[in-house]
Amino acid sequence: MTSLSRGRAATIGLLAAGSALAVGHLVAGFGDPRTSPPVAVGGAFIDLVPPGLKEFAVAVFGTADKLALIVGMALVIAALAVVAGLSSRRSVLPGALLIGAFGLVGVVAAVSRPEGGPLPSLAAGAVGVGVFAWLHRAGRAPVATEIDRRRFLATSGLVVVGAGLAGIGGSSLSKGSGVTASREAVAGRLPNVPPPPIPAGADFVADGTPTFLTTNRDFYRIDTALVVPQLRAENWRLRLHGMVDRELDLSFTDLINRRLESRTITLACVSNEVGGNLISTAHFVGVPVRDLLLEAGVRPGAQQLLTTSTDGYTAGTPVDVLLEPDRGALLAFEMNGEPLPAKHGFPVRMVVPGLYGYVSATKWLVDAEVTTFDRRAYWQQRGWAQQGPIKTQSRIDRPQRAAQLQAGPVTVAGIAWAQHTGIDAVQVRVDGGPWQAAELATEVGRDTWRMWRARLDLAPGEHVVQCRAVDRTGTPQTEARQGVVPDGATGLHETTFRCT
Ligand SMILES: Nc1nc2c(c(=O)[nH]1)N[C@H]1C(S)=C(S)[C@@H](COP(=O)(O)O)O[C@H]1N2
Ligand SMILES: [Mo]
Repeated sequence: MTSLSRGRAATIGLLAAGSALAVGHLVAGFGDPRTSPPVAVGGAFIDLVPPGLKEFAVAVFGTADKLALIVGMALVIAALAVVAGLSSRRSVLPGALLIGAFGLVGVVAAVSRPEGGPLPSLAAGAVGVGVFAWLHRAGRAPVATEIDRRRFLATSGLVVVGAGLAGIGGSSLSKGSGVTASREAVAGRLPNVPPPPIPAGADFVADGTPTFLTTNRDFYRIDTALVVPQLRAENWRLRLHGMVDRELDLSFTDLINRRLESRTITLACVSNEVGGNLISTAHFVGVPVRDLLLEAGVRPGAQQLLTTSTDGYTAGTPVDVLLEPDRGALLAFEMNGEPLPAKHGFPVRMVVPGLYGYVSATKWLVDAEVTTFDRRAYWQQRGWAQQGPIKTQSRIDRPQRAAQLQAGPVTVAGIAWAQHTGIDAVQVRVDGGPWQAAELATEVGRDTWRMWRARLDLAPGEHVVQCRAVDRTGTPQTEARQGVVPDGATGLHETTFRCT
């Protein structure tokens, strides 16, 4: 018996793994794209990440980190595939077993996820083992001749082409899920609910603040979904049930034909570090959650509305907050004049002014259950606080850290927020000196951020500027530093720069 060269062995492992993934992707494409093996494994991984570690939590919450997870998984898969190949230089068995085991990991991950669907992983495992055995045979001729070399190349070539076709087929099937068409159809029949006007002077863009409204494209995105869930409005239904007198069961048409409200709301993420950018503002149109709760009749003893996304994510929102007459919580279907973008929860999500997204802003909403706090939602199961009111905060947008400026008059500008309470003042402090009042931009509402700027006269040298928001009750934001876990970061934002 000859043994395979290292290069060949590694190639066989990689090709078998690649074919397995491609076929898994293809099979998933016929059903739910989220059952594609690496997506299922990645999803299960996100669910399993241990709570507590702040960095880890941010990684799970964060968007750029999704790419990191995908790249990381690709590297791990490639490394394991090479190991499978190298362990099989003599006998086909060890590598084939290893590849089969990956398939099994996919199956286990898939059944642990709400979308289920072990089939793609089963198919991937079977194809991976088959291709591995086939290439192994082709690669292991008794004597290494030119003919044998060609046969191995030809077999490998076939595998590459087959896997490529399967992969492309899978991708095009997954794209055809109809959400784009559904959004376009919805756009044509959304009732016209004009947004509240944004007064002039609501931002200080020329001085470095963000625009008052964030475009849908720039709106921050945070969720645990590795692949954006694909829900069509035509198929959408929402059941409002649990501790209620009358269950409601609504279609998308039922929803948009109810009494609607348009509101401008600044959404913020509990994982926003001091000075971070996980905060954005948009117009939302939707049905007041309060109307639905009143119609259903909330029973005594009810504590939270547990909302569930199509991908199994859950959030628990206090019922008494949702029932406040002027809270303005919405089941929203429109964002900045368009149907919700797929990434922001199409067709329907919840938004609640004044609460962090993790306790209120469920996207791809499919179920709403009135219940008690004993039922713990996704992030509560992972150590985050039950209640998530947004904390009063402020941020300096300009000058940026380490900027080099001319000494003399310098404009500092930024944002402040205390959703559902409102901002009454922002103060700035230079080099630990006294607090001085900043100029506030025109107020749009208490549920949105408020821009500010201050003109300072600075001598040459290094300077530290800090800012502090004061809310409508007259309470300044706390200076106590706290990380994002378990209920949102606090502390003063500061920027250090140099004047010459
Ligand atoms: N289905 C689903 N909805 C979700 C989440 C999620 O992971 N899955 N994350 C929540 C969190 S933590 C935040 S901050 C907001 C962010 O909404 P956005 O991505 O539209 O900005 O969505 C909330 N809704
Ligand atoms: Mo969040």
